[in-house]
Amino acid sequence: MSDIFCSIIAGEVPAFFVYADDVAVGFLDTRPVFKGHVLLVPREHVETLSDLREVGPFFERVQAVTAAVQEGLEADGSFVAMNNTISQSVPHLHVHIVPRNRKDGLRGFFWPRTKYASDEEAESYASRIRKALG
Ligand code: DGP
Repeated sequence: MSDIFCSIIAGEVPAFFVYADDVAVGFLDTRPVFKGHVLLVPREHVETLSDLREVGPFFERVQAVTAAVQEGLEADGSFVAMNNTISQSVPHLHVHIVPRNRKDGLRGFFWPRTKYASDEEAESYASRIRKALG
């Protein structure tokens, strides 16, 4: 399996790199939500979060790069997110690390929000997830 992020990792497609080790590679998104928006990807070709084997080491890099984005860009905070299958335009797991600032104009990010009709409905969703977790 190969994709555009595998080609970036292999050095076949140029990118503005911010991080690289044996676990993860980070580079600027070509269509940033805000300037400094980083994509952090596993070096190994992995498609979705469920496919990721070494979860801890990868998310240690997510944590470190997020801190660096905030510190290096003097951002107030960040938005860290991942599309899994739906809205995932590249079939190589990628975490978006977006610098955020107060009053930066981003409202609600990608999604409209909904409400639970009742506490019972909320509890039914919570219990289905708890059941799936065992
Ligand atoms: P998503 O919508 O979660 O699949 O985000 C994929 C992101 O990948 C999107 O924000 C644009 C970015 N992207 C797509 N192709 C390239 C590329 O060739 N280079 C870089 N640096 N980013 C890319």
